[in-house]
Amino acid sequence: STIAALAIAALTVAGVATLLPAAPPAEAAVQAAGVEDEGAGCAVPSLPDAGSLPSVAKLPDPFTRLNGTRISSTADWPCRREEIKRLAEKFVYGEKPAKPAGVTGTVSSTGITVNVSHNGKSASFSAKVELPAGTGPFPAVVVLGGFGADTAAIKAAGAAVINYDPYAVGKEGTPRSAKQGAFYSVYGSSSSTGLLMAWAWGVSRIIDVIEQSGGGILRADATGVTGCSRFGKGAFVIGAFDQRIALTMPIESGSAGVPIFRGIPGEGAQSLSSAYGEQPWLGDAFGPFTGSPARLPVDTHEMVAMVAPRGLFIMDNPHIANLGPRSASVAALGGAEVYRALGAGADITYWSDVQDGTHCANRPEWRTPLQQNIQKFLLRTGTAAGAMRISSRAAGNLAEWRDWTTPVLTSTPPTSTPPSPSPSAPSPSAPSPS
Ligand code: MCU
Repeated sequence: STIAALAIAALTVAGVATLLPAAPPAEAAVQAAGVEDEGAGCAVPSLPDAGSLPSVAKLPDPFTRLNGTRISSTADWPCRREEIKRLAEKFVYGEKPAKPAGVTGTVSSTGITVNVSHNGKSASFSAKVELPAGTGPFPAVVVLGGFGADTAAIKAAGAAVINYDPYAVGKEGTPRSAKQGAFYSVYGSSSSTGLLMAWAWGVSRIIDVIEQSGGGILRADATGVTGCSRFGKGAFVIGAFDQRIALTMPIESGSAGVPIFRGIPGEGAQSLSSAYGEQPWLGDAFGPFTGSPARLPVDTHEMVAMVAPRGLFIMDNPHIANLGPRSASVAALGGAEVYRALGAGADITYWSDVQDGTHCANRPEWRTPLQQNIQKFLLRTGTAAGAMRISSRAAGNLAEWRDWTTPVLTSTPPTSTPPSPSPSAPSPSAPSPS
């Protein structure tokens, strides 16, 4: 009978559920995934065309899929994340190619070399390494550009510093039609991918080389990234687009970095057209949106969410309106809702409560949280909870920017959850056997 069939189906579902691995332990939330893109195998529906996007004043709902349904389980997140990734590539940064066929290189106590070949093209770049005191293998923080990051505090906490020159991979000062650097040597000088994503690709290849090195000097599973200003924009994108990065720490990133593109009116942030035109940081496809960011189907709170549940420590400066610190706080608060839904609310910190107004200054306020984040996400010896330390000088209000709520996500896949007992009435959504 139908009832017997349903009962057997329910038993089967329940039986399967018991065979599935238990929910991961809480500390698993602080582990980086072992792959660059864990959602690479997800089936993503076709993305909207740039010309058909509606104008939506508020921030897109990070929990609603392209097909209009909302996610209900933490297990739904990797594939929803993949949708966000594809939207961000198509409309904001340009595509990040997957690991090329040929990646070789070396890791020593003083430097890393990277050689890449793909479709008959090749390129090389290198980075200097500074080890901390003690015995390795060490975790490492990739430092972009060499200013603004407290490298002494990083090493004192027990992590190596990898001094990465982003310009070797994506040069500034070129027109969009003739981009230069290792990325563009391989993928073509007219690639529509912007510099931030080229820089991200370069750091991913450094991690490939660390993985292939066998981990005797640097640990491939404990990489962080940081940088200030334009290199804060870079650090943000690098961490969002490689899930092997365990700790992402953008500093004073400004427009094209953490601040929501929709932007708080009147804040005085660098305009999108200025940032887009100053350097080819963003992808060429962003051009049509500089005057109409409300048409973007994705915003930076979702790049914050792409980092979840990995460590994220956003540092910002409330004294310089040009950096858009209020708009950055809204991005952090919006993305933090995804952290919270994933049970990782303590793994994100946004900190703009600082005294010195100098851009990219070495700030005493950040030393302790910087070291706590390194201990928690790279050394994995610490457990300090993250926090929202938003300066009252530059505090945005997420409530004004969203019309969505944060779901309570179950922690097992919906397909393996047995129907909940319903003593009074049969479930209205019970599937009918076909
Ligand atoms: C905040 O980052 C940038 C800013 O977007 C640019 O307009 C300005 O020229 O440079 C800043 C920066 O990188 O400062 C070091």
